[in-house]
Amino acid sequence: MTDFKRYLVTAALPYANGPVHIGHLSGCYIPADIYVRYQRARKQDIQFICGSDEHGVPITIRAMKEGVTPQEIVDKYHAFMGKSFEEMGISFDIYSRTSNKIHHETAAGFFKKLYDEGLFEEKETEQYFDEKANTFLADRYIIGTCPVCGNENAYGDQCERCGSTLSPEQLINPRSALSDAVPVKRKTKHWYFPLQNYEPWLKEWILEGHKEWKNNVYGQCKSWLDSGLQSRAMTRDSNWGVKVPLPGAEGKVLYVWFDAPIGYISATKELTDKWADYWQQSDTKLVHFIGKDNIVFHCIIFPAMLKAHGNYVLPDNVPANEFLNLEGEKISTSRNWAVWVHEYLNDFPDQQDVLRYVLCSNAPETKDNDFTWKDFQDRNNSELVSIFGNFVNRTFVLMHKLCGGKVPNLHADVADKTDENMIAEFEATKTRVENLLEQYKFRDALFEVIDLSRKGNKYMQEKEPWIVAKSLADNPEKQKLIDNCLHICLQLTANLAVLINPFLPFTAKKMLHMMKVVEKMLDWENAGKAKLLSVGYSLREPQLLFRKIEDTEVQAQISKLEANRIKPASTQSEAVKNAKPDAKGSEAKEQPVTSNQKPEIVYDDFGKIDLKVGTILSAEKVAKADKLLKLEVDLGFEKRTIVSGIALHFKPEDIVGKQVVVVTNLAPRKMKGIESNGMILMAEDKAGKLHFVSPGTKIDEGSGVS
Ligand code: B3M
Ligand code: ZN
Repeated sequence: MTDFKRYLVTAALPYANGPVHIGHLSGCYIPADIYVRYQRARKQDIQFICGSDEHGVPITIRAMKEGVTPQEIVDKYHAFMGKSFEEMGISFDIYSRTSNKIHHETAAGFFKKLYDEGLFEEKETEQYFDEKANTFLADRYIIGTCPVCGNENAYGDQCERCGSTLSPEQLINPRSALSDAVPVKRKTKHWYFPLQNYEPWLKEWILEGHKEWKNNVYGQCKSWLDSGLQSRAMTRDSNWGVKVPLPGAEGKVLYVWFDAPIGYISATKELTDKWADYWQQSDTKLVHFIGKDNIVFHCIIFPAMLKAHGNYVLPDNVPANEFLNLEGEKISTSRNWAVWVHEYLNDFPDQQDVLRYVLCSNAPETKDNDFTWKDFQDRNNSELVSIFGNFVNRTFVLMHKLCGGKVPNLHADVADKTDENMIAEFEATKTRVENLLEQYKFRDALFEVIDLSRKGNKYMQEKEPWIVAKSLADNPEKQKLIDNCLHICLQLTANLAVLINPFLPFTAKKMLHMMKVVEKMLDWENAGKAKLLSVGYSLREPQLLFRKIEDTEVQAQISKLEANRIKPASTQSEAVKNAKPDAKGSEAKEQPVTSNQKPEIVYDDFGKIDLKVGTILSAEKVAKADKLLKLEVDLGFEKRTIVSGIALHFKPEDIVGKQVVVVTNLAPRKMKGIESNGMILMAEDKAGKLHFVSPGTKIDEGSGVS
């Protein structure tokens, strides 16, 4: 293993076309931040690089939809995203942007060097051109009929109905998503990077040299390499991006995936004069944190570019995460199915660490994972509050009550095996956490820290200093037992602060304040030590580290998600006009959908609707009506008959016992001779399937919904 002298850590440059959501955080920014904070605490020489990706189709599409210039889009979102990251404690050394001059120069210079060395192939091909909009059309801008399933709204690269991978040529009746015009073929010249030339080297470097990479990453690389690499165009016809630095290349820019990773280099240049040490000295450890859709670009294309250029270090690791889903569905910016970080911070002020905690303990490290508000609440209430927070709080309360607010002595004469074992755990935990962090196993590492606090609770429970205190009058010597217990619990608290700091930095700060110690104590070398706090030192009153999260708060979040969901479009041209940005994802994944939002109302309009939780007591089919079910619903204060048009979606026997939300003050209506007294709220998913809107947990019938 190489002995690294310095670290260079990058986190994927997000497209500056929408706000940050939890999928971004969990995919790469939180793990990267934990890693960097840990290495900083180890006093490593490290730089943490990120910035906005401001070029490419995602930006121009967004600009078109908002009816503004691409520059206006990136200015708006660059600032917005930077703020969210900062507020979440993501501690970049620089958050730069690819529209900077230094980036344009660096990327163009990089391209020019490869060009001058004859490393590109120049090719003229025919591509679709929209004469109305006067532009070449990237794959996602072309819509037509899928040759496989007949879907009339398939994209130039994929049919979303049957999942077939397509090329624009395969579409029947292609049309432009921009103008609806029938596109024509036009000749255009581009510069291609012959990836196949680097294939033998890539195989050796990754498949032989980096067997330690995560399975998901290694596996994806292997499958790309096994199926053979091909030349890839590194330029595009567009006016937005880094201009191709060649004579006669007007109207051509670098492909966004050519320039964006070079953004890591330009940002480092902007950050420090020593940038070349980080990028060009072989004893730098370069680590790219990304999401799984970026693997090929960071493991194959960018390294091949770096290799072709020469003089650059290659990534030592690319610990990519899989995807995070939300309440069982794919996070989607365009459908507004996401938890937005700025909204979270607004709804849960000063609760950054709770989100950091949940997103780390639930991170999609090896497979896609699901974020649910219920799980958020559970992890907060039963882990942060009841285990970690509870231990620290008890320790401080008891120390004030039984030890005069000072760090008590450790009396060797009465120390026993339990005490020794507890102390031994400090070092053992530190070693385990370190090993896990070095292997990018953040969830397990965090689990170890929580487990140490769990052991602290258990230790205190065994020692019961509050019971011992009752016999002090008879036997003052017993104070020694109390002292030992609280001495150890306080040293353990100090250890917890050091260990939790990379994960929950806001919490670690609060703990420092309570212990009246300076930030230096959080140096990693202090983890494992049993004498971090001096005997006799007086400490502050405890401050609650975490608060309980109530059912109502969780319910409000779930309702908000459902209420703000945007349904898919029926027609494409309308779709493109109305779509929300797709902040996430690779260039190819823009997925236009329409909004079905109704005109604005005032609160009083909403206030007129009486919504209550009910439980379905019975359900039966209505004769001669295939869509209707007759339901008996218990609303707590009364039972109602409600006729609901859901028979095609649910079997009567499957829905008995389900909790639902009922509009209870809707005027009665007769259907097939049955009087219906209310309406059941339903959510309809993308596929047109219905789902009950119901409280996350079982609650009392008749509970109000607002
Ligand atoms: N902007 C794609 C994404 O946001 C792209 C990453 C660039 S990293 C150099 O997922
Ligand atoms: Zn299809």
